Amino acid sequence: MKLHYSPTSPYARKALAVAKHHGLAIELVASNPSQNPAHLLAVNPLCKIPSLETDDGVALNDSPIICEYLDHLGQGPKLFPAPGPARWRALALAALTDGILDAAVPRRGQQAFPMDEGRSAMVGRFQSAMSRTVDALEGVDLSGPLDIGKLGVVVALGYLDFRYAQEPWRPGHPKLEAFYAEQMKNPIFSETAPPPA
Ligand SMILES: N[C@@H](CCC(=O)N[C@@H](CS)C(=O)NCC(=O)O)C(=O)O
Repeated sequence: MKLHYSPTSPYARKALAVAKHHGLAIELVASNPSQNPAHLLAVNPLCKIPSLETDDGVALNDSPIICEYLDHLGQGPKLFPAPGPARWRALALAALTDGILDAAVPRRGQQAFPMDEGRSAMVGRFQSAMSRTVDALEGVDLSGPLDIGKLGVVVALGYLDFRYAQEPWRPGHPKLEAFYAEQMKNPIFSETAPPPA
């Protein structure tokens, strides 16, 4: 199995954390999508990371699918609950936390360009989506065993620390702060944290 990834990609971090949770061995291929590397384009025409090449020769693109595939392979406690209320709760939380990334990652990409009216409106929408969603997470019950939703919470908050340290998320979110501090003791998170910014 080969994972095209970057140590700064939060989507790739989710896949790395799931692989570590199950002790799965994966060959890592460092990829910078903005350079359109041929090895990434060969498996993902969208030129995004993460992309997982399975041992069966299937290319899995999009972190939710990659995480579910790795969880299906793993022998550790499952991160994707079986169909039922726990599964829908975990997937709903995972989608919300992916949504934070889907706003935070492209918002950052806008910084390289002059801030015209259209761009400023778009950045404002991204920023509001991020802060509203962090507020919503404070009200979510994060007790119980780790699942793909809670894993997403850790990765999203870690990305905010990494790229948006000037907009600290901890003030006003004591439950999230305690949850995050506790989870960061788990090597699947401490060993996949992005490098110092
Ligand atoms: N929905 C995708 C998003 C992946 C994504 O946007 N990855 C970023 C890196 S953090 C990327 O490859 N960006 C390159 C681009 O959008 O051209 C997932 O969950 O894997």
